[in-house]
Amino acid sequence: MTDRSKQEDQSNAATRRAQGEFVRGVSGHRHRIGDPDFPAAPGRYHLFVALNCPWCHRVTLARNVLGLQSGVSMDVAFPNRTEDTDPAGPNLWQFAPEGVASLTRTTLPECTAETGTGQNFRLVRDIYAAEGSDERSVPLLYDKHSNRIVSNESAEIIRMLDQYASSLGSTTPTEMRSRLYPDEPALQASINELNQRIYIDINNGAYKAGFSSDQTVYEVAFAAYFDSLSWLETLLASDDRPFLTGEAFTEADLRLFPTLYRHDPVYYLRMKLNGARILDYPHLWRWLCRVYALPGVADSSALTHCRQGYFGRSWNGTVPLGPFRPMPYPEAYKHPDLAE
Ligand SMILES: N[C@@H](CCC(=O)N[C@@H](CS)C(=O)NCC(=O)O)C(=O)O
Repeated sequence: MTDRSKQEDQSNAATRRAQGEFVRGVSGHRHRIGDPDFPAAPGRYHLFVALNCPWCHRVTLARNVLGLQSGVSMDVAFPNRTEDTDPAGPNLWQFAPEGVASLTRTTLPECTAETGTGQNFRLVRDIYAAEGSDERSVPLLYDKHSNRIVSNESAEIIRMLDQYASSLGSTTPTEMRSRLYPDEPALQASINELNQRIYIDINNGAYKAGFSSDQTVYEVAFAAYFDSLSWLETLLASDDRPFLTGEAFTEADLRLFPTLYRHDPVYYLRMKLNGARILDYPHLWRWLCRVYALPGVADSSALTHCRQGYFGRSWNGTVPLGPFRPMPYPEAYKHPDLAE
């Protein structure tokens, strides 16, 4: 049976898309580190990401909180895709460290050239095409040793990084590194349950609200998104637990974070999720600030890329500047008491 924490119902996807519903496709590359072809080793694997993409954000969070910055190398695409005038066509992820962001009027220091394949490809599409694939999405986990794509499914990439952190070259000593998906079956069951609801209603729910052109589809997604935020607010309030499953930060927290991080400054407007801000939910706000304060989290989160990337051609290329009250973002994430 399909794991609904990774992939939603694909039945009649073409018809549903034609009718205006946003239906996210299926990730086609699903090898695993630990398979005979892809043994875990430090320095062998590489990530291709765009920092505005929330699925990539999962992966950069996992890489940082697991101490894998030197064990797993990474390239960062420019937050805006190619334009209509691009010889390769529009809407493709590109490596463009020389690209100037309209928001800052500067290059973005995090953006890199493509260094993983040895080919210095300009487009993410070219990395797929080199092995005969016509996919084009990020994130991508790549094996520099065999020059093959390992996986383009973020949910599975973060599991691999967690499971093989030590042999991939984590610089965080094992006793100081908490597991994102620990071995205890009861904890795994509660992470799985949270993942499913968070994926369908919140992570992917934001896209269903913001990218569907059908009013009913939008309204259903809007209602489910805010129902699930209220449910999570109640869960955190019930016993004042610091993280979603209790005392420890786990994969469930990691998968919620990219969406809530984007909500007030980007999704409220861009995804038409203007029912409330995260700032309006005291427990969710404190949770957001608590996660933001964990080592590596602020470093793996790039709000300038998010703002720049979500307001491209479909928003005339101008990037909205707010909010500035009660605080600008991301500085507001350092102030958990704002929600009192
Ligand atoms: N299932 C994938 C979804 C990734 C995804 O949808 N990425 C978007 C960017 S946010 C993308 O690159 N889409 C392909 C495209 O727009 O060309 C995952 O979670 O890893």
